[in-house]
Amino acid sequence: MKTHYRNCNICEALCGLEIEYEGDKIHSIKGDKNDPFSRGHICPKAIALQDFYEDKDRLRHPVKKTKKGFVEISWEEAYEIVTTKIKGIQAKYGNDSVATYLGNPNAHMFANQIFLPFFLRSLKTKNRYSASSVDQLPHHVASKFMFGHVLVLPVPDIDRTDYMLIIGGNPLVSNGSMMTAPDVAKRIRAIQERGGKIVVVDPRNTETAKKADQHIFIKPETDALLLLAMINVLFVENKITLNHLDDKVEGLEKIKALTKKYTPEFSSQITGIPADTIRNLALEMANAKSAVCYSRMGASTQSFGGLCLWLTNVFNILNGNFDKEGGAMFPMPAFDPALMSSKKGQTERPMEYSRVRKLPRFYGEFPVATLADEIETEGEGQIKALFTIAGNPILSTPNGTRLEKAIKKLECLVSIDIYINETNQYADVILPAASGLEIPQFDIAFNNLAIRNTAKYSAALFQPKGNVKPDWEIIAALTEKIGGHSLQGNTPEKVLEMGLMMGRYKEEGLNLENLKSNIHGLDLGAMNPCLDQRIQTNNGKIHLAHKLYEEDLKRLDKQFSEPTNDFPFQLIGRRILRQHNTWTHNSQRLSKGRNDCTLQMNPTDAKGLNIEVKEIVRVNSRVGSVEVEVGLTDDLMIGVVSLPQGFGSRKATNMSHAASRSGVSINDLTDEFRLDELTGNAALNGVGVSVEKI
Ligand SMILES: Nc1nc2c(c(=O)[nH]1)N[C@H]1C(S)=C(S)[C@@H](COP(=O)(O)OP(=O)(O)OC[C@H]3O[C@@H](n4cnc5c(=O)[nH]c(N)nc54)[C@H](O)[C@@H]3O)O[C@H]1N2
Ligand SMILES: Nc1nc2c(c(=O)[nH]1)N[C@H]1C(S)=C(S)[C@@H](COP(=O)(O)OP(=O)(O)OC[C@H]3O[C@@H](n4cnc5c(=O)[nH]c(N)nc54)[C@H](O)[C@@H]3O)O[C@H]1N2
Ligand code: SF4
Ligand SMILES: [Mo]
Repeated sequence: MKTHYRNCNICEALCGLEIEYEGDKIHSIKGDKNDPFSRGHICPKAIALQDFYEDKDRLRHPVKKTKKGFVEISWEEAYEIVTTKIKGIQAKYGNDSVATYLGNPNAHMFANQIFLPFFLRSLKTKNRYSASSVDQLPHHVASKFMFGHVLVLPVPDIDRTDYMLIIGGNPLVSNGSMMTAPDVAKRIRAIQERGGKIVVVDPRNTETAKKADQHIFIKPETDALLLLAMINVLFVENKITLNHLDDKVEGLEKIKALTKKYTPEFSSQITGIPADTIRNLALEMANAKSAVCYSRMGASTQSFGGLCLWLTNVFNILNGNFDKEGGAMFPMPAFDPALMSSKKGQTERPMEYSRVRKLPRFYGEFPVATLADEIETEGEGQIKALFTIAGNPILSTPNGTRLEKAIKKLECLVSIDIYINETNQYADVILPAASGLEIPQFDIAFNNLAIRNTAKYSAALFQPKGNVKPDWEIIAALTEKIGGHSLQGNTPEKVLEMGLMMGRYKEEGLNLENLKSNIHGLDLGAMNPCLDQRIQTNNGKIHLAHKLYEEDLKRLDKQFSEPTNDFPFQLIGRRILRQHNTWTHNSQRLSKGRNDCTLQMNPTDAKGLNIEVKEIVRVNSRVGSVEVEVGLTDDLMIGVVSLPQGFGSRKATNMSHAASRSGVSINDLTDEFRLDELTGNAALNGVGVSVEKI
């Protein structure tokens, strides 16, 4: 029996694992007690890594579509078909006719992060999309405008804070996001144990809210008004504290002018939060020894996500809790992706907009909410072919039904995935990837979001099962065959080594070799104030008030002066503990137990409609309808209903255990025209729906 140590790469928490195995048989997967960051913690999903490794339903050979369904082919044939088709389409319709969609797991594989940029560049297409625009794009946009780089992202210093305000996040279920903090439940509890306070602002009394000191219901999509009022209070009550940032901040007077009218009384009418509650919250945070406001999915995937994430930073800065212990701080990762792609000193380029709906391009990507438009609308630049790489956009992006129809019309769909999913069921070719325990592990994305600086490297534990290849090898081959750009000689390890040499721990002797010998990972210490080292604005100062935000406040004002539409309820999403997005449902361990795909609603709302618990109802939105069982709970605010994300019919897939995890897709109700117009991020929360008895 041997023991292997690595991090779990399913979610953002980076828990250390201790895996006992013999040959290719796993005996146990446990938390690694010697991991300096996760200290032994894991969740049920880590144990499912064994299921994903062994899963007989996983794709184990390249396949091509035929009239009789998918048939297995060789890698040579697969590459040949893809290369011929894609080159032909680009020759006929131009480079932009080929699009890419990168899904969430790419963020969890460092080798993909290293090789994908080469592939994307080699395709020479503008049509890049990813799951970022149904997720955290507003965080990046705020960082770009305020700190000069999309990847210079502040995170809450939860291990030292005395006060944590959580807006639209449910870390007790999600295990934390844009905040890598293994065993987040314990860390949150520790805030309370040292006499601190947790407040959760959410339209649902969530698992996290139940453990908090205070839960405040908020009407969906009105968070920007709460934040504006909290900043207003700081000015009115003379609580602006900049400390060491005194000469590092630009635009303070502008913020004062912009927030003047948003008094707690004004915001109270729209948010539904009493004015005194808003005032107290701002003052308590201003008076606390340290405090931090942390905003996540509920704040970012809504119509004012851009404003919310900007105002969150502004509040933390003006409250004297930025780049300071216990506040919002910048991590200092060993491999710093912002340093590797530094934009410092470059003047801001003019904004670019998408072809059909003129939506903004950030980070080199267009919003995925407009992917269907770009496939359906004829003319130069129309998308004719699509690569989905570790993604399932038919289930994960707004108006999946329309996107499904559009995808069926493509001349070519190519997918790199470990399963046949609801999207790549329409692929011409699927290239099967090695995954989980079959690939080396280091982390680039989430160490850049971690509440403590650590680093760990582990080699692949097992040879890939079947005729599959690690993603990066497939990506490198496609880059060479389609783009004519050879990556020969570049291995992920080599690039990693180079990144570590460019990083800030080089002097302390951090390199790949000593990472390899520190099997439990290296602790590089708590976050330190490091604004000067990380900021990338042209003058090294924080830009508080970019003009695009000022403009967007007008949209906010307009929205809440208009009457509401025909759909009386507001739909929000929720996450499920034993499920990760759309793809973990074939794990036997995770698919056990009751199916949680229910429409949660408040009993008062149900009574008004004469609806009873467990009844099947129809939920309608502008874009479609679904039929689903009702669950009644006071946890939901009156007028708000909730469906989990990540479900689908599972019919397309050949998964034998997934039946018990099938359900309706929330994205058959979400609307591709509901966007945060500033960033282009999808407004997946707050969707107007009606609920009817069948
Ligand atoms: N309404 C609503 N919609 C949402 C959300 C919501 O809260 N509400 N959440 C949004 C968020 S935050 C996200 S991140 C997106 C996720 O959206 P996507 O990224 O589109 O969806 P995933 O379910 O993460 O799909 C991942 C795919 O990658 C495959 N995969 C897993 N491991 C590997 C691997 O190692 N290699 C390869 N090549 N493939 C692999 C899986 O089989 C699966 O098909 O969904 C978004 N959609
Ligand atoms: N178990 C599990 N863990 C996961 C995932 C998973 O699928 N399952 N997915 C992973 C991914 S990809 C991500 S991005 C993270 C997301 O991590 P989180 O952001 O922590 O997760 P969510 O559960 O989406 O939390 C969003 C919260 O916002 C609330 N909300 C909805 N609308 C509004 C609003 O208008 N205002 C406010 N204030 N709140 C609102 C919802 O009720 C919900 O509680 O989770 C990750 N972790
Ligand atoms: S919390 Fe996330 S990283 Fe930790 S074991 Fe669970 S899925 Fe893996
Ligand atoms: Mo996500």
